[in-house]
Amino acid sequence: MTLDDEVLTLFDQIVHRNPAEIEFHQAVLEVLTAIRPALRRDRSLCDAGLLERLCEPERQTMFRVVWTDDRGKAQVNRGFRVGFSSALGPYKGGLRFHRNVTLGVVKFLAFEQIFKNALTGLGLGAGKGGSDFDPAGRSDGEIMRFCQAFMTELHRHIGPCTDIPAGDVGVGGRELGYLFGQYKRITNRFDAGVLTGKGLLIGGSHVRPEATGYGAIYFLESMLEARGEKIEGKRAVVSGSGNVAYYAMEKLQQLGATVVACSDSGGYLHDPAGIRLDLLHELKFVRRRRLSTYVESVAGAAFMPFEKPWDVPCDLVVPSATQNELDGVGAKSLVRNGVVAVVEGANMPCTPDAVQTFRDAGVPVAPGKAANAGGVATSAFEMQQNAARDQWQAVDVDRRLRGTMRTIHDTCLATADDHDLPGDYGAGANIAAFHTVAAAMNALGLI
Ligand code: NDP
Ligand code: 2IT
Repeated sequence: MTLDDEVLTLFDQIVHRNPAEIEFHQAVLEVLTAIRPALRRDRSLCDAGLLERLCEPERQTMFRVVWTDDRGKAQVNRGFRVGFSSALGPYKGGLRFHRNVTLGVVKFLAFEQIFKNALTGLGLGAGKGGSDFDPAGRSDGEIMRFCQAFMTELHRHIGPCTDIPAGDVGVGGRELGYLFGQYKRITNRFDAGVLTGKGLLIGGSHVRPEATGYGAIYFLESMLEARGEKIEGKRAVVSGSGNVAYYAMEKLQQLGATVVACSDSGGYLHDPAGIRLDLLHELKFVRRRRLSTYVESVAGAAFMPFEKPWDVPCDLVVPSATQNELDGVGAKSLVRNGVVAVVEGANMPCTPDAVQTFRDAGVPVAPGKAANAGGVATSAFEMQQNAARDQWQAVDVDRRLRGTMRTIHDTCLATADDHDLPGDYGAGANIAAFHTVAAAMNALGLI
């Protein structure tokens, strides 16, 4: 059997075994396709069922979450935690609370996390979890009761050397505080290392809230530098307006770019003068209002309901909301308008069609598993601080974050070069990460 046949047969088996999990299929196919040059060079990487083992989660947990809403009505949701790989360390990855969360979504995210975490070089296995709980419009009390009910089951499956959850869509500092509070209550232990992304008073790290967005822009800085360009003076479009998007916008502005658009699930905001981040912060994080309310305070800004921001002319685009938000049509529009670099702040925001469109146009794309690794890397720094009962200064965390992103960037580029795919960050990221995980799996024997 040729290598391509072997890979396709494996992919068919995975689709058959995991029916209807389309995001998971997409993530697996992307990796299996990208690592072919490495497999071609060393066929022994397919031995001992390594690829089959890599694509099968070590453990998957699903559970019922029952909580009471403000009217006293019992609500039932589904909770998930997938431990995909512990070859490099304990399972590590976020929790997502969103109405679209299914087992397939959690598996795609946990699978991506294997490669992302390997790229950090910080000894992290990979997991992901969450719930189909929809936080939109829920009161603070409802959020707290949901988090407590969720942790009442989850606590059995996690621990500082076993599995360390963090935030993701719908889960930020507030939710992690409630989750940690319940873990502490049930276990009778202030075991800070069991969760990352905590507030500063309860064992959190400086710069963890900023880390994913800042890290993505540090990656972009290196990308542009490699092409003799810089961020200063460029126009940027960032999708989303949550944790990752907000801090990506902040770093872009600090480095001299103008961010002209961002979005939420209701549409996009266009402010040609540059998004006012102080106002955005107040609206989104303090008052928890919709993005559309921004235009009530800024003349010259417009909100486009139900639209995505890909028709707004820009040099840089940082999709930072959700998977498959940027398709081939959006990519063509961005290319037509002269985009010079794409950085995935979110996990898998570009469809395969979009990636191909950028590739054909010679526009470099930084894949999420490399570009957004600053979040989980800083989670690893939080774990280091927790283990030492220490708290580092913000400048020190930021310096480590920046250094980590530069190393990941250089690794991707060098690995792509080494496989005769210069500038192909996707190939570089997948191949470099795959080599690391494969070596650890082989060292551990059949696991
Ligand atoms: P947040 O919940 O803070 O923000 C999510 C943003 O994306 C909101 O603006 C939200 O709009 C929008 N959004 C979410 N789902 C959809 C959807 N289905 N369609 C359209 N818009 C949507 O999440 P984060 O910023 O933390 O996460 C964003 C992305 O970054 C995700 O892909 C996540 O996996 C990834 N990521 C996050 C990391 C972290 O540390 N938080 C680390 C690495 C990656 P609305 O409010 O209207 O729902
Ligand atoms: O997708 C991700 O990398 C995250 N949501 C952060 C994971 C973490 O453990 O910090």
